[in-house]
Amino acid sequence: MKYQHIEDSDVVRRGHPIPRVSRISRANFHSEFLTGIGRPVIVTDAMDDWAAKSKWTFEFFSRTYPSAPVIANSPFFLENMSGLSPVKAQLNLRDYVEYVINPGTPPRCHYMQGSWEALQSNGIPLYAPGYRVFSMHPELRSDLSPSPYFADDFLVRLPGYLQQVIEQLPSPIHYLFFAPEGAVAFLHTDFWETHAYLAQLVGRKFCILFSPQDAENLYFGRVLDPVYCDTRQFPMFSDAIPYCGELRAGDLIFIPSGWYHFVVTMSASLTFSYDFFNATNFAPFMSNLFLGLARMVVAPNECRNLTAASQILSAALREAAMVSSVGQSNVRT
Ligand SMILES: O=C(O)CCC(=O)C(=O)O
Ligand SMILES: [Fe+2]
Repeated sequence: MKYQHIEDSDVVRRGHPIPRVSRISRANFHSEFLTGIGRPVIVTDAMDDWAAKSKWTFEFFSRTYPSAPVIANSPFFLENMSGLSPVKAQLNLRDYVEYVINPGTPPRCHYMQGSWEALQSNGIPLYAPGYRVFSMHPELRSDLSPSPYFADDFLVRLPGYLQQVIEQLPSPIHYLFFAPEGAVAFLHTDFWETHAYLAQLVGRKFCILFSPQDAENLYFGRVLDPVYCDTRQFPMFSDAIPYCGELRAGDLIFIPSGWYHFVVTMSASLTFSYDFFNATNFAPFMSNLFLGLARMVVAPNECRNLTAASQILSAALREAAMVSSVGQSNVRT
């Protein structure tokens, strides 16, 4: 695997370790990790009361939802990455889980783009972006509580219809990643200035993060691979300050809003992830949401999932208008 010795790479050697904490109070989390540009941290007891921590295994998903549909890509979520030929495969969850456990064997799948040979030459395995676990399997919702115990989460304070709109966004906010060894999420920031966490249920991942203050040294996202970065093309990369940490089963990494992250899967892995917002990033999140909905009116063809979101929103607003007019007529009579 290309990143087997990631801990000996230049970028990791010059990196700062990401702190590991447990039993952190909201006040301490806020002052140490959330305020200002924030600071990444690994919380080691965040999932202690989740039933998912022991229940959600490869075996469980494969046995319970064998025919759930999955689309997996190489490279993961980058359509055009120079030097790699895009591969896109459609398979069912049981076959994907089998591949995740044993990525050296060709999966039973339908290639929508590319082939097994192209995949081998990429040297990067198939990786399914964001399996929408709660919309696929609502009965699993009670297996965990996404809101982190150490931080506020405003999603749950919003009216139900807005929560539904947000859960239907093209970029899912709650998602589950099944990843084979060697899977890579290249350097990126998450959408709409959300804070994120990755909660590691099974296997190991290695994470390299950079603060938003290093955006220029990262060429505003043009550096995709901090481990194999061409410093002739990107000389300022050497000035960027990496923060590194390994996620083991039971660990949750907090990635503050706007922080760049690069994640390599070190062994067959299952990760639950949540993109969230609170007082520190509520305004950019909501303005992006409403801009997205407004854009849908102007350019409906560009906004596939937003259409579903807007239908919920307009139905909810219609209902709210009816309730308030009923309320008013009650007052008048
Ligand atoms: O591979 C991972 O766990 C990282 C995924 C990620 O950062 C994302 O989907 O935004
Ligand atoms: Fe991300």
